[in-house]
Amino acid sequence: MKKLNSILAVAIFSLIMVSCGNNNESKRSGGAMSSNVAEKVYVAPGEHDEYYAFLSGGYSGNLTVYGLPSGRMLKEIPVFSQFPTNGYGYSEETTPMLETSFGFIPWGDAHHPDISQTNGELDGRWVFINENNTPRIARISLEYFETEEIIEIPHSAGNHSSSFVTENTEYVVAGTRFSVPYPQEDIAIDQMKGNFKGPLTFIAVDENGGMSIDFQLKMPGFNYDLSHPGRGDSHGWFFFTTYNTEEAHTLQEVNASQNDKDFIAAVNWKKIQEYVRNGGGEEIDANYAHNVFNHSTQTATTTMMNKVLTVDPRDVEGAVFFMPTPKSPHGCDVDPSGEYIIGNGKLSTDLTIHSFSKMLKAIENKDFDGDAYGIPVLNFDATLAGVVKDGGLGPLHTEFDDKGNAYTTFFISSEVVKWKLGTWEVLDRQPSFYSVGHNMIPGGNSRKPDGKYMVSLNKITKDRYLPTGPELEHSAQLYDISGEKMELLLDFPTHGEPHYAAGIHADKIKANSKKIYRLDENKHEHATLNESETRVERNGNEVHVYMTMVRSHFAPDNIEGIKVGDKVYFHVTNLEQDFDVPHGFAMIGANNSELLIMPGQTKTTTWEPTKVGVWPFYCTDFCSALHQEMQGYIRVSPKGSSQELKWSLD
Ligand code: RUQ
Ligand code: CUA
Repeated sequence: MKKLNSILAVAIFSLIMVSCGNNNESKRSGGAMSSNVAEKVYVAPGEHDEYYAFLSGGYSGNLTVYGLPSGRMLKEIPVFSQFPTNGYGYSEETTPMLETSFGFIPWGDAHHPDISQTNGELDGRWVFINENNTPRIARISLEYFETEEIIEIPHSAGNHSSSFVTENTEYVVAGTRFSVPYPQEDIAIDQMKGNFKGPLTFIAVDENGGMSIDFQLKMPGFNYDLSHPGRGDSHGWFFFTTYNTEEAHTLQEVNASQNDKDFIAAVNWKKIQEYVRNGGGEEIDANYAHNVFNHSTQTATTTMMNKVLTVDPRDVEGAVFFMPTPKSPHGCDVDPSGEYIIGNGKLSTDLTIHSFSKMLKAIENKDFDGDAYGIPVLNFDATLAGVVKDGGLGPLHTEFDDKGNAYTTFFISSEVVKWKLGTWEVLDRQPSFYSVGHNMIPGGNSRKPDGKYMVSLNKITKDRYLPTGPELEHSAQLYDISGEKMELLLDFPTHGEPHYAAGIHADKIKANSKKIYRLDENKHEHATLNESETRVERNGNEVHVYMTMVRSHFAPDNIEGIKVGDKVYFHVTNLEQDFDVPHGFAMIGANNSELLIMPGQTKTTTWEPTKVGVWPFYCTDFCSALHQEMQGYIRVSPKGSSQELKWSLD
C-alpha cells in the first residue's frame, strides 16, 4: 500500500508538470480572444464595475478588492499584516489589532473570505476572513473597508476550515486543520493517536458584528480541512471535511492517505446551541486576544480572554455524525438549495455527493456503520445522492450558479468542470492556466448565486504575464458562465495567494460606502479639531504633539525644545472634510511607517530622536499643488539641554 501511494504521488507530480507546461494550449486560447470577448470585460474610463470581488491575500495576510468584470484592483485592505501604506499595525491606534496570546504578531496567512448573510443571501455588511497560522478570525466593515475586529481562536492550530458564516450570520465557524493536544501540553508526538483533538469553534456574531466564542466542539484528532453551512432545510447544520483520519504523525504524504474514505462531519449546531443555552458544556481555561476597533474613538483595544466553553460531541445526542467520503476530501460545498453536500476527494477523479434528506433518514433509521471515537458513522450508501464520474483529476472546490449547475475545480488536470446537480452529468470543461485551487461565483456560497461570472484562482502562473523574475503573482481568470459553455474572458494578476474569494453585486455595497470621517463625530482622545488648539506638551521625557493638517500645511510646522532621549507622540488630525483628501505624515529616522490620515481622522505615531540637529517631516500623499510645501522642522537639542519647548505656525 505504501508503495502504491508513492506511485500515485509520482503520477500526480508528473501530471502537474504536464498541466503546468501547457504552453500551446494557452496560446490557442489567447488566439481565440475576439473583440467580442474584449467588450465583455471592458469597463470604460470613469465607469464602474458591476461586482466587487474580495480576494484573500494568502501569505500577504491581507484582503484585496477587485472590480469585475474588469479585473482592476481597487484596494488592499490590511487585516493580519502590518501595512506601511497607511500605517495599519504601526500607528498607536491600530497596533492592538495584531495582539495575540503569543504577543504582537506582524503577519498572518489569510485564506477564506466570506460575506455576511441574511436569510441565506449576501447582505453586504461585513467580510470575514481566517488567519491560518496563528488562528484568528477577522471581520472587515464594508462601509469603511477596514478591519474592525479580530478574535484569536484558542486551542486551534492551522485555522483552515474557516471562516464560513451561517445563513443569518448567527455564527462564523473556525475549524482546526492540525490536531493538537487539547488543551496544549508537553506530550510525545508519537502519542498523537487518540490523544490529540480537533476543536471546531463556533463564534457568535451579534447584530453589530461583534464576535464572541460561543462554544468549541472537542472533535477527534483528525485534520479538518474545509467547511460550509447548511442552508434552506439544512440550515442549522454545518459540514466539515476531514483528512488524516489515520491520525498519522509522520510522512503524512503517504501515511495520511491509507484510508479509502475519510469523513465529512455533519454538525447540528442548533442542537448544540440549545445544549449550551441550557447550561451544557464545560468551561475550561483558554488564553486568547479579542481586538476591537472603535470608529468613534478611532482606536483599537485588546481584551485578553481566559475561558472557553467546550462541548464533547458525545454528550449531545444526535448532534454530530460522520459521513464516509472517499479519498482525502478537500472542499466541502453545499448547493443553493441546501440538499446536496459535495465532497471533493482530492486523490480521486470522482466527486461524492451526499443528500441531506437521505442523511436525516439514515440518522432516523440508525443506519450506522460503526463509530469513530463514539461518534456514529453513517452508512455510505445511505447518504449518497450521486457521483460525478470522471470529472477530472484532483478535485478541490465547487461553486454554484442560479440554474442548477455546479462548477468544480480540478488541480491536477488544471480545469474547471461544469456539471448538473441531480443528474450528475458533466456538461462542459474549460482549462485553467494553471492548476486552479478555489473558484468563485458571486453569491456562489449562498441561496442566491449570480450566475454571470466565475473567477478561477490559479496556483501557478508560468507564462501568463511578462516575467518578473523568479516570483510571479498568482493568476486569476474570469469566465462568462451565462451561456451553456463557459467562456474564458480575462487573466488578471492577484496579490499574495488568493486561496478563496467572495463576490457581491456592487449595488449591495457602494451606496453605503463611507466618504469621510466626520470631524464632529471624532471622539479620539488626542484629536485636535481646530488649528487654534494645536500645542506641544511635555511630561517628563514624553512629548505629545497635538497637530493638525489641512491643504497644505501642518500646524504647528516648527517645533523646538525636543531632546535626545525623548519619546515624541505625534497625534495628527486631518481637518479636511472632502472625499478622498488624505494627508500623510512622515518623520525622518522614525523606526516606524508613515501615517496616512483620512479626512476627519486622527492617528498617532511615535518617534525617539537619537541625533542632535534640525529634522524635517512632510506630507507623503500628493494632496494639492502645494503638496511639496507641506512640511515642517523639529529641532533636537542634546539630552539635558535647557532649551524650552516652543512651536509655531507663521
Ligand atoms: S485551500 S486550494 Cu486554503 Cu481553501 Cu483549497
Ligand atoms: Cu498633504 Cu501632501
